[in-house]
Amino acid sequence: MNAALTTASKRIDERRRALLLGAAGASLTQLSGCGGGGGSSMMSQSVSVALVDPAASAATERSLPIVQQDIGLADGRGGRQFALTAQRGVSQLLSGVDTPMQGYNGALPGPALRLRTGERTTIRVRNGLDEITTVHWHGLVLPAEVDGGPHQPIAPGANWEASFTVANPASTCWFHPHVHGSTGRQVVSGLTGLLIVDDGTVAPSALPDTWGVDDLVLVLQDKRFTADGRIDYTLTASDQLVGYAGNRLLVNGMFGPTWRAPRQWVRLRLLNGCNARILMLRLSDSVPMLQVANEGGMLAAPLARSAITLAPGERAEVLVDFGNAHAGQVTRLLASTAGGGMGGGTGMGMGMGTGMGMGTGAAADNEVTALVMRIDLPPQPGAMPSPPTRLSPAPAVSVGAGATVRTFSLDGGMMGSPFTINGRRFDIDRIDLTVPAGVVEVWRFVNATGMAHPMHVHGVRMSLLSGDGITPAPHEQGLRDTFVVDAMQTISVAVQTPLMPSRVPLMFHCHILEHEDRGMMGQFITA
Ligand SMILES: [Cu+2]
Repeated sequence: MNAALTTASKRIDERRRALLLGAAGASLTQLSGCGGGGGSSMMSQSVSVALVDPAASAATERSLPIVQQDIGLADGRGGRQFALTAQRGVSQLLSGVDTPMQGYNGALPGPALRLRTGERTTIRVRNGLDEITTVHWHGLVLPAEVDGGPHQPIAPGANWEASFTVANPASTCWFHPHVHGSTGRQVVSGLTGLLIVDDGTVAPSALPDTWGVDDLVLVLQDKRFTADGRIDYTLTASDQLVGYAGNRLLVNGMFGPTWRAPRQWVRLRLLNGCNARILMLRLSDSVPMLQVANEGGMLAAPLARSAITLAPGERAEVLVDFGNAHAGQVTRLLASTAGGGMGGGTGMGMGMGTGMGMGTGAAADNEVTALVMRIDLPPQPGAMPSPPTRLSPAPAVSVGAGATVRTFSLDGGMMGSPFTINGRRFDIDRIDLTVPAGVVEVWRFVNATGMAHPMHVHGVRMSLLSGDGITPAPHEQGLRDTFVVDAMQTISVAVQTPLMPSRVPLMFHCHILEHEDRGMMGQFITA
């Protein structure tokens, strides 16, 4: 049946989708609950746990935690060093509740490491947990030996060091554990940090860059809590099938925070750090966002967006103009689940969606306030007077004639069975693919399942290609490390393979972490 599905058309009817998503009672119930005529045209996401709106509770106002910036230490030889410890801690994720968590340097989220393109960088990691962990540098193009995937485990109490030269352009990347089978749980426990890459192509005054003042990281993560305030990672039948969904969306590790914003242009660096929930984000009162970067780096030019959809692992940077706000004006960052639970799955995924998130999708059901922004601070000296009209994007990966084409079938998920790639579950002892070093290939991801899968490839440079009825929208172009393949959709990417041969495997996988943990992952080496 899978083989037949692989070649099936990109669109399927609802009944077939129900069959594909199958069967596990919980999700079938959800399916029938919202599959018929919700009218949403967004991605076919299956997470349907409703988010709680913090505005509904009478909790006292709490200030948004600002992610700690870490510029590292000069090593005296022209390089830069950082130190991270994965450790237990306690954090007030909910108002007045001490929640045990695990965090980098004890914080949730952990620090934002400022990396510089071309600079020799060493990150020392100590595992202060009582379980094995790894630290994967999501989005960084670096050698497999220091990628931090399942092949670089750090035992409890042990140290590990990643030393590499930063090769990425200016971008917002992040880091998180990648232990096979435990990634979802460790991320939900709080292990998340940021990597901010500067490359010198953006003049300091060209974009807001005063950390925590007009240049703000917003880490969005949903979690569930037990009655006594602990993070609840008990996987329901639905979670096992469609991924973990919490009912509270935290911003920088806090439920329902308020940020005091300056009356000027500000820059928001948005990260969807959820395990499975595809988020649609917009601002209240239809305040526009000017997108300047996707997760791979700068766009060619700023792009006006009324809403932005981010799948787990994806990032976007936007500029927002508070220059004309009246004192005390409140603008809210609103979040909803793309597709509003079970999407209609019209096959409009990324790509066709210049207008994605606009129109009908924008006011999806169960939209909550993620962050209150109260504009009551004066503008900064040297505030950006107006946004740039052009940006300096890194060149996309282009593919020549005769390039090798590889096909990855996203399949499984029948009757509650795990999702797979090319029919196989991950096996750490099996190399799925050997690629030549330093070439550009075409990798086609054919989604034969009834739900969207955000795919992530480690250690390569990658750009979306047109084809299969898809033309990447401007915000989908440039370099990418994570991209959504919607239900029954095919997405092709140009992949520049690692420049150096290595027998250490790199991963390709679904970034719904419960899919990854259950085996929707493969690995390749470079010859
Ligand atoms: Cu998946």
